[in-house]
Amino acid sequence: ENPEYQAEFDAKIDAGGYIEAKDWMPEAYRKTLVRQISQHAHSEIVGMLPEGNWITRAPTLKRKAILLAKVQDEGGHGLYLYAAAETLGVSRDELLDALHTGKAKYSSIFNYPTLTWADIGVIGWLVDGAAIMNQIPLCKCSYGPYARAMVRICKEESFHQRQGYDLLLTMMKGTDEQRAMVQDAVNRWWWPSIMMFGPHDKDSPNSAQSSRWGIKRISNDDLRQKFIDATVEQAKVLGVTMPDPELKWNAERGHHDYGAIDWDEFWSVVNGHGQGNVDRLAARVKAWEDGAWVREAALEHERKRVAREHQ
Ligand code: FAQ
Repeated sequence: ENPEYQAEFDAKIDAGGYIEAKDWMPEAYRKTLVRQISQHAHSEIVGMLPEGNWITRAPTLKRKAILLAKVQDEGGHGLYLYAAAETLGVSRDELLDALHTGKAKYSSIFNYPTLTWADIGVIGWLVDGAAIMNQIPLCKCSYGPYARAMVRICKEESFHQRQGYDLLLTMMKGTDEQRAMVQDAVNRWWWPSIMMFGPHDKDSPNSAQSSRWGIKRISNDDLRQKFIDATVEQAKVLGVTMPDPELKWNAERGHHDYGAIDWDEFWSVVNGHGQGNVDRLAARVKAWEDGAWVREAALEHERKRVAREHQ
């Protein structure tokens, strides 16, 4: 606690300025950022798994090259985000340990299975679409290193969203069976996608403080509404319907109304009981353990280099 520094920090936040790594910041601000940035990083890394599952089965060379690039981008996003979290004085080992022991959260969406090739298109369209809607305002969040990382991430997410929509447009021009596959994937991914924005504002414990600190610029519900409004129009062009009979335009509000979200399902997935949680975590732990020799070799190489320097 330091009233003088606190006043300077508050003034910077109120003026819409950026807080940098070496600036004084309240401990709770630092903790909130470590929580959010590390969860975001874990989401990118775990998020490679559902799509990575289809790289060997992509239908054409072009689609395979696109999918490989997308999954590699996600790995890159995870790495920039871990680096942004490290500027807050936490180590990557600590962050990864929290993921591997099940203490850290990652986005609920990545615990759903990818059953058909249409799921790859729908992840691009809906999951990356929701991710962009949530991440554009983060490019203006008050913590400089996070905001700057988000600029490049958003550009890449935009390519991810477009490739998914393009994949689906191609399938919709195909056979009845392919069209049915797309509709089935939309039916399974729609609700989980709109859950990505988090609980309703009234049930979101972190929102008030994160908004006050300029970390959250637009609320969970407002982002969800923007996403729904944009996506309904894209669904019409594509020729699919959303699995929500209550989804309809409300001229008075100037937005689409939508049905009740199943929050029991959301919390069950967040708390580890979704279809994929056990497998996703096991895959990450295995990758970490299989990579142990690389870390050991790098450390040994560095030890020898330092020893040589001091000879
Ligand atoms: N899943 O009080 P709030 C991607 C938790 S996109 C799991 O509202 P907050 C790209 C929340 O952590 C996905 N947990 O929390 C990609 C909190 O628990 P805690 C990643 C969730 O932080 C695409 C509790 O519920 N994007 O990876 C979820 O103010 C395709 C109460 O919630 C980001 O992480 C959820 N969906 O707002 C990759 C964006 N929602 O931590 C591969 C950055 C909420 O207190 C393929 N994060 N919770 O124990 C954010 O913008 C915010 O953290 C929110 C949640 C909006 C997600």
